[in-house]
Amino acid sequence: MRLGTKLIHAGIEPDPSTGAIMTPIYQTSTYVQSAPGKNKGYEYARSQNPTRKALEDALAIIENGKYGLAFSSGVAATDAVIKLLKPGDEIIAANDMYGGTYRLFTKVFEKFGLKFHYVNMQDAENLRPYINANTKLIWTETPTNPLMNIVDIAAVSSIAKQHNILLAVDNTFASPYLQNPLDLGADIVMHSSTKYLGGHSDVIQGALMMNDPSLREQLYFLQKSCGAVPGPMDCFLVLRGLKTLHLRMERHCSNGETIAHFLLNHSKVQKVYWCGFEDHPGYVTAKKQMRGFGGMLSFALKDESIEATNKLLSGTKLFALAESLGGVESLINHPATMTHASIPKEERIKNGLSDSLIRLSVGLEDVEDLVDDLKMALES
Ligand code: P1T
Repeated sequence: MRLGTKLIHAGIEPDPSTGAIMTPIYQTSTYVQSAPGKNKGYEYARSQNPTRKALEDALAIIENGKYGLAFSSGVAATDAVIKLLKPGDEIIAANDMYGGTYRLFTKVFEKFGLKFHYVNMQDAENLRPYINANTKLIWTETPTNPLMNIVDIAAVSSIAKQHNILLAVDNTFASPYLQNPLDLGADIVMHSSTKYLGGHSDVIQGALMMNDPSLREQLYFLQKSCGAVPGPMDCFLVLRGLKTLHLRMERHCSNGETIAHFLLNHSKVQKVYWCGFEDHPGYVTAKKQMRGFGGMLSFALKDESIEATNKLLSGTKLFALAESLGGVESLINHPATMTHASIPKEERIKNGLSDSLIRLSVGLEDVEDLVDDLKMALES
């Protein structure tokens, strides 16, 4: 079955009691048992919920995995993966990634005795000096947030496998429409379902997909023991979002391409970070492992002053100044003070994330209107 068909049918069965074609929102906290332990597979809704199950089955299928687990946020999904580890274990993480992931690693998990190394993974060989007997996990994003760097998942996976290290890939920016990390050797795929999977900026949610049954058991144990589960209404919203992922992504990609070229050719723009340009350092890898380049891009103005950057950030009308991405509407964001504010300035600048960087999540509006909006803001 192809992706468009999977997105619409995966995990969905007509409701057994009524025939409802859409999975109902099972808004319940518990399930009645006919005798202790005698139940229909559902005991308590932190552990199981039929709306969540339909979503989790769909999540697995769309990432070509065997198992899916849904969490109350993307960060909660990441949190569960790190809880697979124990004090003394070491993690190699990408040096460019969502600021909230960095905050979780540095501010929450370091104090529990985990050691993180932040490495530029644009060349997988850069990992080798950081690998030792304690290395248990490699954590990466590709394309990265917000610099749009590309990591060669197959190359990183081959190094991880040589050393028996788990590889987790945050696939939020690409979505399963553009890239399937499990097919490229990743052990765990993570999503902030808040973004493209939900697609309508109306839900916070996260997901993990995997093939290994023992990994699934450990992560399910963490999901129910730590309790960061999404409610049934939110599961319904993501299930509904999934059904149009392929159509939305097609338009995100084409609008993203138009905006990337518009900015590249604008006299006030210094640099555009978009992995579809042939001279992007990750272009060849992106072509190999992705089916398109998506709707995310960043750029900097030639005038890198705070005044010019702020004027643009508050000068657009259609691009709303807001955190998040992947919804139907276009957003503009200032990573240094918004999504990546929790990364110390020195660290951020060292990794190429300057105060003048502006990030766009290109939405599904008519692209001519988006171009006009940016033109107006750039030229006013
Ligand atoms: O917000 P939440 O659903 O918890 O997801 C966290 C997360 C994880 N991974 C990536 C790549 C992300 O971009 C995010 C959330 N990012 C934003 C809110 C943002 O504007 O970048």
